[in-house]
Amino acid sequence: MTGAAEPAWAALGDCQVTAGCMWFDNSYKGTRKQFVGCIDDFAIYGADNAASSVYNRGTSGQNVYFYSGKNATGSRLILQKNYGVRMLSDYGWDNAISSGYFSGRLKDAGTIWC
Ligand SMILES: [Ca+2]
Repeated sequence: MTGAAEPAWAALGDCQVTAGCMWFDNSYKGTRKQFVGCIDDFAIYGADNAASSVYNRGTSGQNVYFYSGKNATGSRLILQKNYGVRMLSDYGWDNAISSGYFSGRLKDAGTIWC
């Protein structure tokens, strides 16, 4: 799947500007995890296969890439800047994300830098 989703309208105030964010529930609710740069394995943050909604609040203009496997493996979900997915289940991605990267950091996948 590429592109995706809908511009968000709602209050995303708990998602830090510059970050990629994920919530355990639909509609940007529930437990939130966020990252700037890259995360090879969300399990380390207690967030593996848990996200039900996501948002790219980055300010660099970079896409966010989420993967179904750790270390940027498996299927890929791409989010442009200022885009989110309110219900990942709509795309078959509910509770399926295991790693995440801003596009400029994809080259660091699987290294100590992520
Ligand atoms: Ca969930």
